[in-house]
Amino acid sequence: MKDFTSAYFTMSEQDAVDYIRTKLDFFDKNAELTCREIGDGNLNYVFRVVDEKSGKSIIIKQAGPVARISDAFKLSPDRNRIESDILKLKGELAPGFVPEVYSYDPIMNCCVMDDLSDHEIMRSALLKHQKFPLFADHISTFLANTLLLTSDVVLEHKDKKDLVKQFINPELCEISEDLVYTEPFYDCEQNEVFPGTKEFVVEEFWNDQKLALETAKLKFEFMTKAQSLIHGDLHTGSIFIKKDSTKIIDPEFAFYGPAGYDIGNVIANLIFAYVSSNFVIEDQEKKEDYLLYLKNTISDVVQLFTDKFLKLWDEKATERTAKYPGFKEVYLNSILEDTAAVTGLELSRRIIGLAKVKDITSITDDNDRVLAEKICLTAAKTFILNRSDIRTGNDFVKVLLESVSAYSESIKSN
Ligand code: SR1
Ligand code: MG
Repeated sequence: MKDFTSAYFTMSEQDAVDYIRTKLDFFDKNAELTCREIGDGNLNYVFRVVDEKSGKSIIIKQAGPVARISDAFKLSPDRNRIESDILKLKGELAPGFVPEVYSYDPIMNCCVMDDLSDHEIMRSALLKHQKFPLFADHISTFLANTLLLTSDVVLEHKDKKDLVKQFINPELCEISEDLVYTEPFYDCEQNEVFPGTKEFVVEEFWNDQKLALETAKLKFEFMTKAQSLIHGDLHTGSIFIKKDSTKIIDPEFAFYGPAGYDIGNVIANLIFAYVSSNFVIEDQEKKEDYLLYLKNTISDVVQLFTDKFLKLWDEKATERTAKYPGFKEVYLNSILEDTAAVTGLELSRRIIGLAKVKDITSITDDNDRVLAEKICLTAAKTFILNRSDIRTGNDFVKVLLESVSAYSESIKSN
């Protein structure tokens, strides 16, 4: 058995079994442990250890010194500390919405947590056109609690600044600064544009100086607006779901940033599911029903967040000036403006940039994929450029529907 106490190494499946036996009193002595590495994200290794006798299981998540997706991304494995601390903190702020973390190991850069295999990754479930009627309620509670309760509105300001210090996350922030805010908006070598979409991207994105200027403003907001302790990568691949439960995972990109970043990521990834379903579901009635569900979910996320945020503000605000009449509406407006902008940025970067989403890459017909990408990019531009006019759930849905309508003739004739 290898030594887990002196120096880091990337674990094999057998190492993960030995690790759990040595480090944690979780399984019986006579447990028959097996392990599979099940990670499918861009950065880390995820080991699922199961006792074949009892069916009990647990997850070990290990961060390596480089990203799984490419050795070019050298990353501090300290992200694993950030992830376990954030999960614990967010579990206190929004009970029931994150997995329980049992241990964190700063030598092996891994943490041990609940196995959520009775849930499914939300992106995969949406790709199978499953519905989760409680999702909007769950995610809006998670967002309102975690974003407001970590802000200066509620926290004593020195305590908040301690958290800013504790969760400074320069390397992972740099990935988002590059991949989300910079590379999609110029002809960067690292971009991966689908050939049929290239001409559109050149004309509508890389040659658009107005758009470039707006993304510069937004990038500087991301780097300087220490508003809330955000998850930092809240796409549907960071959500485990089943009918009656929603669990948020993978907060390794967390830091103090603009609150709208998390909400915008959720909305953009629901839009990917919508656009994908529009092309992939063949049965017309089923398609209409599923699109209606997604449309309502997008709108509900925004509206429920708004209602819960304002209510929580009244209950929890401690900062004197935050209670001045009109201020909470001003503050919320700015979050919703950031939400619209980030919706547009996330839509752009997943189409133009390096890190794709399966919703779009799994569209097998090339013409359909190009149309789907153009719809997402058209919506993206509107979200970024018109962000100061987008405030309600209906406003978000309207941008999506208008972008789909702009291609309805091409879709019919395809
Ligand atoms: C190099 S990491 C690429 C992307 O994967 C993560 O999930 C984040 O979304 C990041 O931007
Ligand atoms: Mg992730």
